[in-house]
Amino acid sequence: PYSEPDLDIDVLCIGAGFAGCYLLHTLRKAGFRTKIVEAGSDFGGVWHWNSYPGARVDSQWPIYALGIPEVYENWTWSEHYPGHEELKRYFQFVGEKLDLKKDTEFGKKVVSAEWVVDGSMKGWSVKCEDGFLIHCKFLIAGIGFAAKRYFPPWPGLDSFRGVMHHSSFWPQEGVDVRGKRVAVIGTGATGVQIIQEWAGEIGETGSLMAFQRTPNTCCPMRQKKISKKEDEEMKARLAEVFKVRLTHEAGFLYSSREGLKMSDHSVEEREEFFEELWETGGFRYFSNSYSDLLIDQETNDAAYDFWARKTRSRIHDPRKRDLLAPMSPLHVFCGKRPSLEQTYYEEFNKPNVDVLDLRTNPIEDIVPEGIRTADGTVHEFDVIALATGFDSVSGGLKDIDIHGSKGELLRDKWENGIFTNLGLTTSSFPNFFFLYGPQGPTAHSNGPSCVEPQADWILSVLQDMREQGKTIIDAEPEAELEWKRLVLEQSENSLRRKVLSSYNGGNIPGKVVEPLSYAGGLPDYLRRIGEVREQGMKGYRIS
Ligand code: NA7
Repeated sequence: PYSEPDLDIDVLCIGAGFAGCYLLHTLRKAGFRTKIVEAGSDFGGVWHWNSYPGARVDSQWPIYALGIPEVYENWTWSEHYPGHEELKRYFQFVGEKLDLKKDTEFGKKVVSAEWVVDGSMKGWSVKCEDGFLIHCKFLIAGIGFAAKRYFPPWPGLDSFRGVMHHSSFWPQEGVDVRGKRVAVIGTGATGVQIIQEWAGEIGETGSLMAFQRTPNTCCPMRQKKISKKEDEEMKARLAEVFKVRLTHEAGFLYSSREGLKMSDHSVEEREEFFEELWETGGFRYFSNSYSDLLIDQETNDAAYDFWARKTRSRIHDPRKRDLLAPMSPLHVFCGKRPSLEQTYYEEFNKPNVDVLDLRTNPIEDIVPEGIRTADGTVHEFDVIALATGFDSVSGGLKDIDIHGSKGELLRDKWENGIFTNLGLTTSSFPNFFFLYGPQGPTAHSNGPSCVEPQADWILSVLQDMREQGKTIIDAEPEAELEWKRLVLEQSENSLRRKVLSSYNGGNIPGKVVEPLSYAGGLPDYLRRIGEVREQGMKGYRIS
């Protein structure tokens, strides 16, 4: 009953981002017949698609990269926070250096996967949109946490006469906005980058309106070029640096200050402490700060207060100032992910760059001329950027028709909440793994820092199984109840619980609100998955 596949292999990886590239390289070296299928036309994953104006990574050099010597010894980054063009070039380099192309099928979007045990076939039957069929023993999803874009259900989305794109599907050739009337809806990490870029690109004759529901709490990026000398010094230390990143809670080269609470400091010391972090830039202001920043409301409020003072002083117009950086926080500081910016707040000092408050005047619908708000006004535009985010972490996996051993669809299994073992597998979906996915360190960690040890873990499991002549691995349902309990417990004390956000599915209407990622920190997570292997794969049935 099963048609002849186009490919019959050991391991199929979905996605050619950091996860897919690393997996293909390591699994192939270990002798597994491995292939990648990728919807896009090149390597890069989210960076293949991220072509929106100003797209830039905000994990700082050098750790947002693969820890594979052939790659890092031969690649030179130009700045601390590289832009999307450089990231695209990096991934092309990775593809060439590791000779990945010969085992990658581009332009293949996976739409379904079915676990089949039938005669000689025991594995996954995976189908792509164009009918391409793959049979594999093991299936690994490396689709990232932003595989499913989110469009708010505004009527008339298709009726706009001008140019409109979601940020994650921006045309690679770009959109010329010089002298145009442009709108950006959403002020998350993406919206901030587009606004910052477009405020310059439109010139003096264009105009920009930011449609803001919740103000971001952006921190200074402090972008820097990397000199030849810096690069050489770093290259000499990189092997060590890539190990060190695994010892920090978010996979960076620093953590929050263990044992240091705000109450340990006098008011003057606190001010100095905040100032130093602020000046250093990047995520440090909140990720290298007091250990109780996300636990103690008073500490959290103080961090917001410092942020608001710094930021408000940069915005001249009192109305814009109150909208972009209100005196009192609208939610817990860091409850939503703060973005990094370079000139974001100054851009609003231009007379042709403005912000509209969607809290008091929400979007009613999209009309041919532009955007109609609740007060009846039609705001006319030539170009609209939808920076409205993603059905993060779990949305992409639920979008594929994945049928497990009981015939059940993954999206149905997870309808009332996510169940995984170790944030890597889910019961009744044998020989199926996912990286940087639900209930792993995902949204709380630097991508490559999370993906590589997860992939190493999978590799060891597959090698052990091969040695022992075993072919099927499935998580035990009891183990995933236990993992879920732990995931909930790790988030229990966090002030983040108070905020509806992409950390907990609260950004998508109707999505179950629950912690989507493991909040216990990367080292703790790695220790736990390591222990499972040491204890003979406790929580798994292997046959
Ligand atoms: P985010 O961070 O989820 O931001 C989405 C933005 O869109 C955010 O400002 C939302 O406002 C806004 N939004 C979403 N729905 C609506 C509706 N219905 N009306 C008005 N505004 C809306 O996505 P990004 O793409 O910026 O960033 C994604 C990740 O990429 C980020 O976490 C980084 O890891 C990199 P809200 O805050 O919900 O009020």
